[in-house]
Amino acid sequence: MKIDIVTLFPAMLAGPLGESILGRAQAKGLVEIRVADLREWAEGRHRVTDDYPFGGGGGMVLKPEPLFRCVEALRRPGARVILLDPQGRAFGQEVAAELARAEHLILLCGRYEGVDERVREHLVDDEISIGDYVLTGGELPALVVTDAVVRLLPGALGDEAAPGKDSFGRGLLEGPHYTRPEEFRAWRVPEVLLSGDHARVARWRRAQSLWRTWRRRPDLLETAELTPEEQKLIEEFRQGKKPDA
Ligand code: 9D3
Repeated sequence: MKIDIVTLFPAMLAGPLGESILGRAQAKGLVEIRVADLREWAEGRHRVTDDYPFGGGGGMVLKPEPLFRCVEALRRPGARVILLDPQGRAFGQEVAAELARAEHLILLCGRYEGVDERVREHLVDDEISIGDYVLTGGELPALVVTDAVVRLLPGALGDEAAPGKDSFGRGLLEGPHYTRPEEFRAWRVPEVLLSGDHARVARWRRAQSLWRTWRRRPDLLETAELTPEEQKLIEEFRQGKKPDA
């Protein structure tokens, strides 16, 4: 996979892209991530990328020419051009999985009041928002999208952690995790986890995961695919029962 990120602030991206799983996925050749400086695609001595809005009003608008020139130079057949924008469709795990199937993503980071509408209409295939809060630009959203997509590429996480098996992959929250020591400041690790009884541990984990989801994110239970035993546990929670500690 290839991901190009187009921005006026390339330094906001360079550090995070080189670290951890994103850095390792690139080193393994699973993905090639490149940052394009939009200013380099602007013309004239001053390389102007924005201008005043027609019709007046405050703020600045990204000009179309540098974005078109840049994307037309970068795009390969089948590329998906995505504008990070507060008005875009809501990003989530399903959108990440959909994007992970593409061969080439071009992520355009918006800034200022927005981009010239002709960019949305004639250059961009899709517009994505990462949530209902106001950021200063599309750079951090581009990193969020890149991170969520790259970890889904086969081999990106190493073999011990398959992305489909984590609880969000199943649409549930995870229960608690513990590591050594068994006792820390008199707080003990739940006995079941030390029991060596794998079936009991699996049942406990599933009950904990469901309990946490029911308490914190009941909305997730509307769409999660639950087994009959899991549905029975939820029914017991409704009747006031708590999971075994
Ligand atoms: C003053 C202009 N704003 C009116 C409320 C519109 C606006 C445009 C551009 C507000 C923020 C931004 C910068 N944000 C993004 O480019 C952005 C974003 C976000 O702010 N929140 C969640 N997802 C995203 S994706 C891109």
